[in-house]
Amino acid sequence: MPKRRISLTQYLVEQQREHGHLTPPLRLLIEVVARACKRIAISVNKGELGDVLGSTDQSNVQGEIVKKLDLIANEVLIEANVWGGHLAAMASEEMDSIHVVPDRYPQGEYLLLFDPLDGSSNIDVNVSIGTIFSVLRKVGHTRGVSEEDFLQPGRQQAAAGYCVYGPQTTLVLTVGNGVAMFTLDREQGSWVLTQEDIRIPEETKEFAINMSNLRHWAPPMRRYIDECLAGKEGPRGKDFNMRWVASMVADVHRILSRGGIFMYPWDQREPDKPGKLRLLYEANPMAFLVEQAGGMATNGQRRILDLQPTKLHERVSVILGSSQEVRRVTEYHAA
Ligand code: P6P
Repeated sequence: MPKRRISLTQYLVEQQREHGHLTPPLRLLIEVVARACKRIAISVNKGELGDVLGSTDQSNVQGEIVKKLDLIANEVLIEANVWGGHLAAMASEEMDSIHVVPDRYPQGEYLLLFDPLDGSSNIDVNVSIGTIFSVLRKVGHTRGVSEEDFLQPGRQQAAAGYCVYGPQTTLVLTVGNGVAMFTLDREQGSWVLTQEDIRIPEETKEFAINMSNLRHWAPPMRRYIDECLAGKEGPRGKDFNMRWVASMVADVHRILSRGGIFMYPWDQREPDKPGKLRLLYEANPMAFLVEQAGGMATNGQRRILDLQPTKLHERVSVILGSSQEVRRVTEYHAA
């Protein structure tokens, strides 16, 4: 059947009609975030022609040097969302603490979390990067909002998505009823539905991991990768391919598009850290999308969406993608 080319707005109105949990404020939130991503894409696409490349003289709560585009993307998302009355507060990889909607604006029931520009090490070399976002409902009806309101398991998310700034500018979204993909039509300046009901194949021959960390991994991860590398002659009886973009958004987008398994596991370099990636605004939204597309997402032991966060910027091991492979890696960790 020919693909229907409808706008993001029409898709959201249809979702609202079919699934009551997509409330008008949540629909507004998603449209505002999608518009902010269009604005970020304009800055990203300027490259050398705009004063957007390179680093600032700041480092963030993660201890990473902040790139100029990190700050631009963060400010665009804050400014776009602060006035609408749909949010109580926002949290960002680039901000130590939450950003509460100021009293001059009405406060809403939703909480927005984001990594404004994921994959920053790729910005200056023109490799795909992206924006990741997650939406929670503010539980409890006490006035005011605090960091504790954000510490909800990922299964509580009302919506999640990302925008990948690559050869195409593509928005991928779930509101809990499957995964849809929208491509930016630059002539109209609008998001056009290009795929819906995305499904991740259960099997794959493609893994994504930073192989330079191999000597630091725990034995179950070493076992899994060694078996993949052994190929047809090894215990898996098939050859594998490897991809690593070092932008989670790009790697996850490939997996949603054709299958695969993405891993950023614990390693012994910083044994107190469970992993590199952040639970609330990287792992949780990606895990929601992957599960909605029929895949799996664990931290090696448990379903990522069931993890109870204790800190806003806490990190987690991430193994996600084609269910057969994620199940195998998780079983190796349980052995
Ligand atoms: P490494 C980007 O900085 C990021 O947070 C993810 O997008 C990406 O998957 C990972 O880190 C890359 O890490 O250690 O390979 O540079």
